[in-house]
Amino acid sequence: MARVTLIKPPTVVNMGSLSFNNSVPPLGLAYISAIAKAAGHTVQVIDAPGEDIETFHPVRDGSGSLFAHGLSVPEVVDRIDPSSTVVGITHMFVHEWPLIKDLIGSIRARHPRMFIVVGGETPTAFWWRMLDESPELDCCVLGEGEVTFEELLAEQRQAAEDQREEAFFDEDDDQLFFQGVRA
Ligand code: B12
Repeated sequence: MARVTLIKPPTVVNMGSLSFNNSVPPLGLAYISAIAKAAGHTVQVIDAPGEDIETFHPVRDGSGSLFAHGLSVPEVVDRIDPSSTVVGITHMFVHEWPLIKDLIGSIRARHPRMFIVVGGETPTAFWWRMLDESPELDCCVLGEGEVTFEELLAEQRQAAEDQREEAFFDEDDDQLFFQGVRA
């Protein structure tokens, strides 16, 4: 069975906005966690806002009212179980991409062999640009992720048993193939 770490990154909030909403529980990630556990995998969840709910960090290049709610990126990386082979990150809002790109880079720097996958609303629309801008990102799951993620973990387990290096995607001249949206 695979060992999986699932991450809800810090929520980027604009506290000066009239439509300001604070973090809410990451429902999509909870579904993904449930199917991974039901399939027998070992799951660690790091909920950055939930695990440090009183803390707001100013965003690196923010305009003044942008804050990242919860654990900082280094604190999230510190909590990742080093025995995990797969890291799944949920990514709902497109304005969080700069922070999530930093998170992916920091995870890759600490854990060069972990397979990093991002799912959620943003990769569903924006996967091509994310893969282009973040060479450390291995895979985007598009649309509802339950079935795809379970298949991906099964493939990871099989690859480990076969002692294969590449588990999840077809690779040709370093170009990833888009494999379509699950209906
Ligand atoms: C509920 C909701 C909210 C809630 C809560 C959001 C939250 N943090 O959970 C509230 C009211 C807070 C909210 C606020 C905002 N929202 Co809103 N919201 C939604 C809504 C209606 C549903 C999201 C949801 O809970 N879906 C149900 C869960 C179960 O699905 P899911 O998270 O997508 O997860 C599934 C897949 O995505 C995938 N998946 C997800 N994570 C992962 C991870 C892995 C590893 C894998 C494999 C798969 C995977 O599998 C999951 C299960 O199938 C969507 C529209 C929609 N119909 O989806 C808009 C939507 C997400 N919101 C949107 C926007 C723009 C906003 C605001 C910026 C509005 C504003 N101007 O203030 C704010 C931002 C809040 C902030 N951070 O400051 C846009 C985001 C566009 C984008 N990508 O940037 C959406 C898409 C609506 C739209 N079409 O415009 N929102």
